[in-house]
Amino acid sequence: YITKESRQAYLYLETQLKRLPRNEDVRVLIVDDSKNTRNYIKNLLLRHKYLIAQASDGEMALEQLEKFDDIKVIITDNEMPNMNGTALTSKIREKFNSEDKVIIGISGTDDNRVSANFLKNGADDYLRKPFYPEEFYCRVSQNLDMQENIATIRRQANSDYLTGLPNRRYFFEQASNLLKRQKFAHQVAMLDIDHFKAVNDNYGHDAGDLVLKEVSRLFDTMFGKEHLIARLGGEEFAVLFKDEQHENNQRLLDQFRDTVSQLEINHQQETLKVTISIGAIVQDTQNIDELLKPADIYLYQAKEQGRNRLII
Ligand code: GH3
Ligand code: MG
Ligand code: MG
Ligand code: MG
Ligand code: MG
Repeated sequence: YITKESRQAYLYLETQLKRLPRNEDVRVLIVDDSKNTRNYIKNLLLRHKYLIAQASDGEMALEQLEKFDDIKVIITDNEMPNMNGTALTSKIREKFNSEDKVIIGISGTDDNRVSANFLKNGADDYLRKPFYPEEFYCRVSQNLDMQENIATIRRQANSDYLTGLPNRRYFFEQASNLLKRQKFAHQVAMLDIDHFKAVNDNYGHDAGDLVLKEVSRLFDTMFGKEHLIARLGGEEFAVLFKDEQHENNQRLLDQFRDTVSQLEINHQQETLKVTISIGAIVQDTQNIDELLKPADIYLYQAKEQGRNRLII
């Protein structure tokens, strides 16, 4: 007997697995002044179908990073002319963290300080030359797994499980950065589905969930690509606009309101219809709470005045 929960968990796992990158999609940059070593590593990687980029010194490595933005792993020798591997590592870390680029230091020296130096400068791992293929493959794939796990956790921490929209936490985190950067009066809107409790009461919680998903999808399509949006909680959403097109944004908000009111959501034998109320405000402040508060007051007024309306 498969419960709905276990089926959902299974489908979820499946989508996560599909996200795992295949070696064919992972480019590895090999940095070593010895052509022999580069060839040895290249052949190991090609046997496991990784994509390759190569550099014979630090400068060239930085150029390769500019050229190929699909580089996920950098394997760098330490002993090289001009810039050594640890210096290259700290230079790469000025721009990219481990989530972007895994760095594995390699060295032929038996000086133990080299591995410590690599790690202190931001490398994720270290291998002493000559290394055994098995260990090499394990280091590369384990570091890639770790990178992918961190990305998955970040994605999950920032998005809402039911709708897939950015969540409240992400919204507030991004909003404060955005408000500091944008050099104009900011526009924000709060949105709340009308009489949503009645959907649950009359048609059940699954129907309510479906409505949330459909409305979220529309919301994402209309605003999600260009602006900061979120499901703040329950049946409440927000958008912080990233441009100064205040009047045009108002038109879009009202268009969204209108489109929601025309949505016909099929659930089992029923056709569900909902409306949404919106409060929007333009204000010159860098404080997100100061922006949301008046928008929330306008939203409350929209409810009082009969719902299914936008108040500015
Ligand atoms: P109003 O027009 O004043 O906004 O009325 P409302 O019924 O929409 O507002 P109220 O705050 O009374 O009810 C919100 C409901 O949303 C209550 C809660 O059970 C439901 N809800 C919150 N989150 C979810 C969810 O994830 N799924 C479902 N199905 N319901 C949810
Ligand atoms: Mg060398
Ligand atoms: Mg309410
Ligand atoms: Mg509501
Ligand atoms: Mg509400």
